[in-house]
Amino acid sequence: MTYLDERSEPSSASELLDLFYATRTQTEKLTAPLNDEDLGLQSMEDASPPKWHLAHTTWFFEEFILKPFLPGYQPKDNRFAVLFNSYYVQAGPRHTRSRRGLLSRPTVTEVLSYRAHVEDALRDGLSRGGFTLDPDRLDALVTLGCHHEMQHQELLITDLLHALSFNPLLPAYIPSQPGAVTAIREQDWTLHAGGLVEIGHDGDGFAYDCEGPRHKVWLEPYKLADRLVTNGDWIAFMNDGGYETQTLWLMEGWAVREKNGWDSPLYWWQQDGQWWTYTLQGPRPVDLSAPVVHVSFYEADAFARWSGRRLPTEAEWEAAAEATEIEGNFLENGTHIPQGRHASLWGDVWQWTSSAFSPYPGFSPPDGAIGEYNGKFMVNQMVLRGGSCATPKLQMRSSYRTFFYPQQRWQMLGLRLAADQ
Ligand code: AVJ
Ligand code: FE
Repeated sequence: MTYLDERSEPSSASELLDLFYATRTQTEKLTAPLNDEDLGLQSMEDASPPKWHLAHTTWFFEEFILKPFLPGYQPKDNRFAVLFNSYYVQAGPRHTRSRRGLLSRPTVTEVLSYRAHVEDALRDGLSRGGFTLDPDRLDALVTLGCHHEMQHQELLITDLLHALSFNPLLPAYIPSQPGAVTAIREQDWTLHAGGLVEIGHDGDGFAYDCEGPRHKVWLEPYKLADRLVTNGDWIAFMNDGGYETQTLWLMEGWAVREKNGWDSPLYWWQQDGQWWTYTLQGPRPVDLSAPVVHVSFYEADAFARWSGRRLPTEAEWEAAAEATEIEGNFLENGTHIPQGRHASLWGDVWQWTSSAFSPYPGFSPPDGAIGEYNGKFMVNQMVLRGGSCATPKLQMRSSYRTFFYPQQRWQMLGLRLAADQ
């Protein structure tokens, strides 16, 4: 069941408000270590300033719930509709994405009072039963708004890392914690019989539209690595000329590598014969036992070929993960860096798959602007699975599909190998 399905189970009003306030508070907690200058930084078109994330997640509740369904709702400022609409064509005009960092007005204080304005209206509307839509649909929309904001918590963290990385002071967002004590562990394999399996959301609890319908998939027997690819593995690839060996690369990947001069993951540099990396805990020597992060699909694919293995398909990953406990290094741990201390299939870094982000059989997005949420992005992007140290744990499900373009690196992106049996 997806977020606009009438059959989804409504939660009680107080449960819904708990989720709402927990989500809103967590977002503001993430921005607490930042000053007003940090809050306005935008380093590239793909990334947004923290202040914009604070406002856009608020706009989402206003645009999709308060304006259409709460009679008498007065927007705080009608001009915010344009400034904080991200990509919803059916919701009207939008401020240019690459210029979000030029919005010195509204100020941080004004954005925070916009947040409070929308929160008060939502709470008030819920408590007096003032909304004009069915309670279960209202519930589904508020829940979607909360999950949307959780997605933006992750983007806020990764966008911040990108923005701060351009400052030669290499600022630490949070104090540095001791490095991982994990021993370097050989990669082992778990065997999976494959056969006729089902993947996709099964209708219990929240999911995005693109996670369904649940459907059958045929899998040949396969095996999955029991750990993520580590920095140590990656350095072996680099030392073996992985970045210089064209035959390991997809043609398009090689062209992107050439154009950008890639010779290591994003945020890496060499100093005194050692690899260093910039993290939200400041600069650190690359930890050989930690999962590699900030590699593109093209790099992950070349690494897999160099290893004599391959990336898993999203169906292989989901079939293996479905029955396992969601346990791993997620946003709530507060480390903001991958560590590789968990033996599970989950967390630390998103895992590139060889699957294109395409509609499942029978998929159709909901009508209206909300249908633009995922469906219109179903071309030229690859699916990643498993969540990362920047993903709120509450976001994770075995059916969860995130997606990025194959050349993107600034998210917490890594890989786990697969192979045929
Ligand atoms: C699923 C992470 C690719 O970054 O646009 C945020 C998440 N969707 N607001 C994105 C999202 C709408 C989405 N990703
Ligand atoms: Fe968004």
